[in-house]
Amino acid sequence: MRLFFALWPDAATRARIANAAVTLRLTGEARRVPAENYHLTLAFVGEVATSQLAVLQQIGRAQRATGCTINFDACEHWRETQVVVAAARQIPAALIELWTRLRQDLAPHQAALNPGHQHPSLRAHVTLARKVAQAPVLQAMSPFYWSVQSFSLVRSDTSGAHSVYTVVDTWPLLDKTPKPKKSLQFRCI
Ligand code: 2AM
Repeated sequence: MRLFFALWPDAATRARIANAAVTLRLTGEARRVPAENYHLTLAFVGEVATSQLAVLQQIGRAQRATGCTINFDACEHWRETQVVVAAARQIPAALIELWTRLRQDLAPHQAALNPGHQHPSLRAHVTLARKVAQAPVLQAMSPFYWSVQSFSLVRSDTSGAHSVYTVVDTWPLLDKTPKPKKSLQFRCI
């Protein structure tokens, strides 16, 4: 099976992403990503044997990054991958930490999981359209935010016209602001 770690949006976030994609004017072969497929890839793992799933779940379970809010403020055409994306110009430190730790934890297994695979650098983005060969005229995107409280391991089935994604497992991220410890209260008598 083909797997990747990703941020998976809740319904409200998915609606905000879809709203940002509304202004896209595409031509030719270009295809919009269906709203149910929106995600932010953290680490692409690739084809793995079912027996490796437990290793990946253990890596997911071991993460200790905090949640964060990502502000998506740019719509860009990336010529090399022929995609249009909603991108975040500022990447929260907590997201960098999660991304870095995931790659570090995957590295010892990567040769066995997906030989020869190289992780690209972190460009926090949600792909809105694929097969966009010609740079479209991009309108200014209305910025939207994504409040991130968890991340997922996702399975990708690429045999059909559109990829079908299935969330295999999800782990919570830590609270952004730790609750203050309860102090002991003494009453004077
Ligand atoms: P994307 O995140 O830029 O859209 C599942 O296939 C996701 O992993 C896709 O969303 C895709 O790009 C990303 N992806 C696919 N193949 C990849 C590869 N070989 N290396 C890195 N990322 C890949």
